[in-house]
Amino acid sequence: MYKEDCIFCKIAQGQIPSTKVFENDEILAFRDINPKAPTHILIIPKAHYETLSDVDNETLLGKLLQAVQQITKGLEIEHYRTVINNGSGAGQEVFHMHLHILAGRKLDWPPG
Ligand code: DGP
Repeated sequence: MYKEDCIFCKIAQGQIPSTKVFENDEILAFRDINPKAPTHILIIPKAHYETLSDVDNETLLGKLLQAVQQITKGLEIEHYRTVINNGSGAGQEVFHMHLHILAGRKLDWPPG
């Protein structure tokens, strides 16, 4: 379930501190350490999956999007962008699957 040398597994287990905004048995959300917008939240499954392409649990995939809804409603964020970088060529740097929530500034479209 957890991977020894994975930074987000360590955050999920509480071994590395994070600013949590949501947590249940399967999912944790916390503030990004290097925010790209005034609000920048990461949502991770606690179980280790390297990329979105590796997540073989469709129930969990739905729960991750429900967490986006719950967090944004709770923070009264109406306009936001959800991003999943899948693979290094798409900008993924941490290989523990995660969703970004970005909000609080004008977000360009199409993205760079
Ligand atoms: P990505 O490029 O999609 O893999 O995004 C990884 C994000 O993770 C990046 O925006 C910075 C963030 N991040 C990396 N290490 C840590 C950490 O130790 N704590 C927190 N809160 N965020 C981290």
